[in-house]
Parts: sequence; C-alpha cells; structure tokens
Amino acid sequence: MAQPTQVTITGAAGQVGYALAFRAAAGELLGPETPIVLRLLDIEPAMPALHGVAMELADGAFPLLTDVVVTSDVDQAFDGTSWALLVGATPRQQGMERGDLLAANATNFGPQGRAIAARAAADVRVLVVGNPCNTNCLIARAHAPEVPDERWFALTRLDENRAKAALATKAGAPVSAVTNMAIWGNHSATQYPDAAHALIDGRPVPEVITDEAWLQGEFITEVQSRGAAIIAARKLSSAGSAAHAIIESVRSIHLGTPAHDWTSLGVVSQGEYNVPEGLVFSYPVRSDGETCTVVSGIDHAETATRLLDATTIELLQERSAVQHLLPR
Ligand code: NAX
Repeated sequence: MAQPTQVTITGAAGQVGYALAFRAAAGELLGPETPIVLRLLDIEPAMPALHGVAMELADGAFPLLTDVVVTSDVDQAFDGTSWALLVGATPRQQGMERGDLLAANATNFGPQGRAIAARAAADVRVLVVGNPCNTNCLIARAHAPEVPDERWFALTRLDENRAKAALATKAGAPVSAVTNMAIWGNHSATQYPDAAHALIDGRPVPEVITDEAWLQGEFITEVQSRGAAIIAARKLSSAGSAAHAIIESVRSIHLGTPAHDWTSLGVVSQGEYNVPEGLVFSYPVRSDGETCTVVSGIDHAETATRLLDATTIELLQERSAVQHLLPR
C-alpha cells in the first residue's frame, strides 16, 4: 500500500468537520487508492467530543484510514500535512460586529498559518472554509510567506453548486447539464453568481432561460442568501452540502477540472480582472492537477462590473479591518 497522505481537518468536532471526516475516511477526498491519516484539530473544550468522533471513525473500520490524530495543538495538527482543511472558526456571537469576528479569527488563523509554514509537507494545499473564509485565508496566508500563493484556497464551491441547482430547476434541466458556473468575489451576500457565462447543455444560460428579470434579480439574491435560508429552516448552518463542496473542491484541485469546464475557488489575486493583488477573491479556476489558473478573457456587462466592484470593496474593507493583525 502507498504511504498515507496526511489530511488535517480543523474544527473537526463541529458539524461540517463531522460530515467531512467520514467521507474523507471512505476515500472520497483523495480516491480509493490513497490511504490517509486524519489529523483532527479542535479547541480544548471540544476534546471529549472530538475523541467521540475518532471512536466513530474507528467503528467505521475504513480500510484507507490508517490513523487518526486528535489534538488541540496546531503544530501537531499540521505536522506533515498535505491537505489543510481549515473548517474551524469562531462563530459570530450575539452583539458581535463583523470587525469583532474578523479580529477574533485573525487570532486563530495567524497561528494556524504559522504552524502550516513550519510543519506542513512541502506540497501542502490549504482550503479555508471557516467564515469569513476569504479573509481568514488571507490572514493565514500572510502568516505563512514560505507557502506560495498558489497553494491557498477559500471555499466558494457551495455557492457554485447552489447556483447550478437553481439554474437547473428554473430550466427544467438536470443539474449535470449546468457547467461553467462561476462565483466571483467574497463568500458573502456580495458575491456575484455569474449566470451570463454559465452553460446548460453547452448553450449560454441567457439563451435557455429567457426570463432576464429572474436571472438579474431573484437568481442572484437566492444564491447570495441561500446560507441564511438554510439556517432559517434547519436552525443550523449548511453542513452536508458544505462537506460535499469541500470534497469536490479538493478533487478539482488535485484531479483537475474537465477541459471545457471550470470550478469556483477563492484564490490569492495576482491582479486578475483588476482585483487588487493579495485579496483572496473567488474566480472561475481551471486545474490540470498540478497548477490552478484563473480563467482569463471573460467580459462582463456593466451591471456585472458593478457587482464585482461591490464585492471587491467589501473584501478591501475586511482586509483593512484586520490590517493591524497582519505581519508587516
Ligand atoms: P460548528 O460551530 O458546528 O463547528 C465549528 C468547530 O470549530 C467547533 O467544533 C469549534 O470548537 C471549532 N473551532 C473554533 N475555533 C477553533 C480554532 N481556533 N481551532 C480549531 N477549531 C476551532 O460550525 P460548522 O457548522 O461546522 O461550520 C464551520 C465553519 O464553516 C463556520 O465558520 C461556518 O461559517 C463555515 N462555513 C463556510 C461555508 C463556506 O461555503 N465557505 C459553508 C459551510 C459553513 O457554514
């Protein structure tokens, strides 16, 4: 059997981590040929629950799961890791402003970034899920200058999947017919779900769905606010769909995207589409299994440009709010 790949899941006692750990153990993350060690991190008060997760993983008798490490120590969590899935984050509490949340997370993601730089494998790739995931990724990345830009990602695949499902329902088409669905910008209510460049059975969405008012209005707000709708219905935020989106993102990065398609990922901007360098911005991305590249040459209509500006401004404001916590 091949050497196991080390996979770290932070916040592994939480609901997304719980859903993700079992699917990773079953081989869905890295495939049926790749044995893994799961390195599960959570905070000290969550250790009893995390040990319970490890007990259940043992009870799964997963052939590909060669070991489980349970820890509240960041260095141990990232030791030798090739995939750092940063799910854990301080949740927004009552009375907390967005700035407070950003500051609280800056104190978590800075040390995690440093531990990744110090302890992870040379091929480490980092996918940040804990919210606000774009700026948390920026913070961790800033604390790990040794780890190149192209190894950092923030999760927007769940937004992409939500958009695909909405388009398929509206068109009366199977969801598998929807491709090239890009989410631009922040994983927040300012994101721009771009139906203009998406395809249904290879045809531009605006040709298939001629209800332009819906495409410009309800579709966008439904995708932007879907997370809140799930919370209202479940009294808990998305977990199963989030774990699935994490798995699909990792698979897109390391197996590659189909030639005709792309996936949405927050990546460290190199200035593409006039987004300031260094912001973690969601773009349509293609991967060949080694390198991820932002899809170039997409033209946006004026209304789309305004939405792109709004989400860029929000990300700039988030960066300003944590600027004093970033290393110089
Ligand atoms: P839970 O509250 O169920 O779990 C979070 C876990 O993280 C807890 O076990 C907590 O103890 C742990 N934690 C907190 N601070 C930590 C730290 N410094 N180090 C390690 N662990 C820490 O939340 P859950 O529903 O699992 O969601 C996890 C995060 O994902 C949240 O920030 C949530 O907002 C975010 N999400 C992001 C999504 C995305 O598309 N980017 C979608 C799913 C999810 O809502």
